[in-house]
Amino acid sequence: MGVFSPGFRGSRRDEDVRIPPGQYLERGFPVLSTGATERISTADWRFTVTGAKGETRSWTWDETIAVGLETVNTDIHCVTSWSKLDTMWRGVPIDPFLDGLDADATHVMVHSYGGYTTNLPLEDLRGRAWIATEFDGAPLTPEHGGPARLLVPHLYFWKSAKWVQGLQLMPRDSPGFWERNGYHDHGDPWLEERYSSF
Ligand SMILES: Nc1nc2c(c(=O)[nH]1)N[C@H]1C(S)=C(S)[C@@H](COP(=O)(O)O)O[C@H]1N2
Ligand SMILES: [Mo]
Repeated sequence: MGVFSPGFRGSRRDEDVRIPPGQYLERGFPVLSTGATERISTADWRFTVTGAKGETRSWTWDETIAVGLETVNTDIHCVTSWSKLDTMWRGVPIDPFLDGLDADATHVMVHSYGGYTTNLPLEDLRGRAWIATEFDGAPLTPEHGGPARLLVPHLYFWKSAKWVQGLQLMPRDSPGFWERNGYHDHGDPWLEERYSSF
């Protein structure tokens, strides 16, 4: 029997089962943006949530951070086929921003500075999404959506809107930017919900 490292084999198998079908392991961090990089100072940044009946609430940067940063260790998956394992983020959970504004809502349109949008069912945000402000121990760079982006790691990464500006709660589903342009409405990487059949 040849020499092998059980630890190395173990970690390879662990990586394999964490990479969804059709994805490859990426060790870098590619930048994917449809337009120019937005540059928003934390002094100007606001997070605005609009309820299904049109009522609005806004949070400044300091008010958002004061909600409480959590550490999020997670794998991420881009529909262009790369997956990155064990990424480390800091971010504020989204749930407190929905409280009191989610009556009659089933879906959310996420809006970004620069005009990017993406839609999600409310259940895919509750308990599973963050406003991320740090990556790998440093403030999130503008290329990756800093000062703050949405982080929804259980769905393909186009749902994780960079330069996030706010949420619009909706009484029914409605497609965002990529969803209008051929991407799947939902985007679960384990079900390979990549592209729409329409
Ligand atoms: N505002 C905005 N958010 C965005 C995008 C974009 O073009 N604009 N691209 C999406 C896509 S398709 C992906 S794969 C990820 C890429 O994030 P990254 O550039 O940090 O890797 O951001 C998503 N969020
Ligand atoms: Mo993407």
